[in-house]
Amino acid sequence: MATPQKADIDAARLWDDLIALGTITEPGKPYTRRSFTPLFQEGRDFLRGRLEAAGLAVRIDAAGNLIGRLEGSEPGLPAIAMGSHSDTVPAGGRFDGIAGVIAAIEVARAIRESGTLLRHPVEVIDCLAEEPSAFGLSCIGSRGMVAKLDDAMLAMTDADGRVLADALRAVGGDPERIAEAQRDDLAAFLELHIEQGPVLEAERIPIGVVTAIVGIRRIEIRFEGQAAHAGTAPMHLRRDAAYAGALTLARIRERAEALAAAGEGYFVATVGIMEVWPGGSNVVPGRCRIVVDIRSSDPALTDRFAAGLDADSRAAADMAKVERAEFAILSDGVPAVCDPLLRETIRDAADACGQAAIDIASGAGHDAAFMAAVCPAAMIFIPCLRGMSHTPEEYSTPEELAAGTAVLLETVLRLDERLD
Ligand code: HGY
Ligand code: MN
Ligand code: MN
Repeated sequence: MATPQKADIDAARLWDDLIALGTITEPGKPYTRRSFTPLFQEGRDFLRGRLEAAGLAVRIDAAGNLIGRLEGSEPGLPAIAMGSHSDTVPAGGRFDGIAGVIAAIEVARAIRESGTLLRHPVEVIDCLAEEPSAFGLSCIGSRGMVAKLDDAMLAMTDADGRVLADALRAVGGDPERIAEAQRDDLAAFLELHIEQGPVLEAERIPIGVVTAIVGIRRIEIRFEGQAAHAGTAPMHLRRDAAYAGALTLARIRERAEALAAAGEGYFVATVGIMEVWPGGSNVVPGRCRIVVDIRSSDPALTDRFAAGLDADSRAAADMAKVERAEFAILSDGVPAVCDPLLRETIRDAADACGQAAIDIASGAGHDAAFMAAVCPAAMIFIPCLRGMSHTPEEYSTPEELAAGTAVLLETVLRLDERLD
């Protein structure tokens, strides 16, 4: 066996892979590769090819995660896993999630090419559907790995009536054997990700060591009034569902600003989906649907806000003379604390790579927040242009991606020595 060389990443190959994956997008709406679509599958095929070319054993688990694995020298040791997600939001970026999957592949390649045989197995995981999917659920694959993908979720449907369980089968998952996706054999889960915020760029710091990840609760509210003619329906007789939605949205903003300013913990709330039917300029809307995205470092703040949202949306329905037809929790993830030993190892690795690093909290949700339920989990942030994300302008430089990937590699090598 050749003498092992020091494992080192190939920055050009890393960047080429990231750009290549970015070309797999809905034409005219870059960058869009929504989970469970043919484009997503094309992206998966690309990733599978890269994993197999790197000599990893590749499988799809029952929860639809794409997993590549390199065995270690000590059979039976738990695996050191790295990964993120390859699906995007509509008209999103080329880095959110994708950078973490591509970086993990490059780290596995570098280890294998160096001839280094680690003690622990190493896994690369592309977690299925981290972004809120057409079914309304996010982090589907990582929920499956931590036994939080239940029958009610598998029965969720999309706008066309497709059931999540069937969509899972279509990507190679197996809802009947979903329990087999649960992981109890991981020593660590590491996720490299763009910061999706402005701090690292503003501070000119290349590495963020994530301290904690917010919990996210998403609530769907439907109002039902009466569609009517915009010209002949007198104002005092209208039952305008969009009016109820607008009144609710205004209260959401007022109360979220107050909670965020109170300094009791990180808090934000957003309405990114507001639909009105039938959607004619000369029709008083008969129906309105909003989805509220609530995030906090403290579940008690989320609970307090949700109770207020319940009361406010009822009052808005009364004011608009409509019915509040639904108030449903679509998903509810708890905040996660990143593992102290992994964070210390990331800092040591950054130092060894000559990269400055700072602690930073994550206002974005991530698969690592779920993986923390079954193993020590931590994240490495890299800077992104003006903190932009979930938009085509999302960008990190080849140097920023390479620096983060080198730190990820060094962290894996050090954890292999430090962990049992
Ligand atoms: O929404 C989020 O925080 C993540 O980017 N999916
Ligand atoms: Mn995202
Ligand atoms: Mn992401």
